[in-house]
Amino acid sequence: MMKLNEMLGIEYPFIQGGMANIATGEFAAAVSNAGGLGLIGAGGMRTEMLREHIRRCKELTDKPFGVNLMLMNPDAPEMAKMIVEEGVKIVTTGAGSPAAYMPLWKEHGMIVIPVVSATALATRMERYGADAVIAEGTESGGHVGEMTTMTLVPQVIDSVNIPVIAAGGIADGRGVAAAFALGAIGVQLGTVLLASEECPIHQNYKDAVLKTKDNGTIVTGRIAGTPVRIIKNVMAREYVKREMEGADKMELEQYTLGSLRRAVFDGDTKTGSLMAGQVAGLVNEIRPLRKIFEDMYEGYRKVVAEL
Ligand code: TUI
Repeated sequence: MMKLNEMLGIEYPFIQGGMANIATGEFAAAVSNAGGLGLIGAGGMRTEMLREHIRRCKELTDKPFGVNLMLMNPDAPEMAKMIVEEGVKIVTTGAGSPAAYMPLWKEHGMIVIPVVSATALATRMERYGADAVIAEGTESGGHVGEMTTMTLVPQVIDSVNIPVIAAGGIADGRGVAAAFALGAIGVQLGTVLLASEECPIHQNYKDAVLKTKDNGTIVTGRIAGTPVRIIKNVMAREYVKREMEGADKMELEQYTLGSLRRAVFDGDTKTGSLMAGQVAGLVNEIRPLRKIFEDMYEGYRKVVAEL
């Protein structure tokens, strides 16, 4: 079976989640320098801002890195072309189908890895030439689907002939071992990376992740069709109230993205939207990225040896 490390030219089989408004060029470079695949999160950015982050990332690392294109971003069509101009080699996508951009990306020899939350999009992506897919379970933070990682990963694996990366609910060596046991070739990490020294979010956000217990997250926006997992707070309740009052989809999306910025930049843990996965309950310390990766890899080896 193909190895994720070899496919991407990285040290560990770990890739970073897109993390809108969080994963800057600087953070992506730090993840890549620590041995994983760093990705600049285009969610919440405009095209020219993303270009600047790509250039900054290139300055800060000579390791492979990529861009995560959040497809609900109004600038996504323009960004899809711009990343080709900038010579980006690896792209992951989220919150939609990247079918319209796949011919262009494949023509330029890019490695394309869409995030999927169900098998239907996975099989479509394989037909369009995706190099792998990330099967992301509903345990994840941010925009989520319905399926759990445990049920989604093996079903996606059985429905495609390309490699599958597991995401959602993985924060230690046990999770990595479980993902490999299900047949994944690597894992995507988000929540555990929020609790890194290098992560540029406000300290209050980090503290909230550390404090969150197993059932401390909630999915808002199921009714509007944009389910987003966040840490429970005043904002979560306010969102659900607006939903009940029949707020429209665009308004709710704007509200979520605006409140994500409040959490990330201002550390507003009351009315900010603190996106995090269910695994937050397992994340109890701030570590350097390199240490997180080492711990997770060693932990994984230990679990496998014991099995
Ligand atoms: O995209 C994510 N996670 C995200 S994006 C994000 S930014 C945001 N902010 C406010 C509202 C909405 C988004 C925060 N977290 N994960 C990957 C993912 N993609 N999860 C689920 C999907 C997905 C869902 C439906 C992919 C495709 C899809 O349908 C595509 C189709 O046309 O079949």
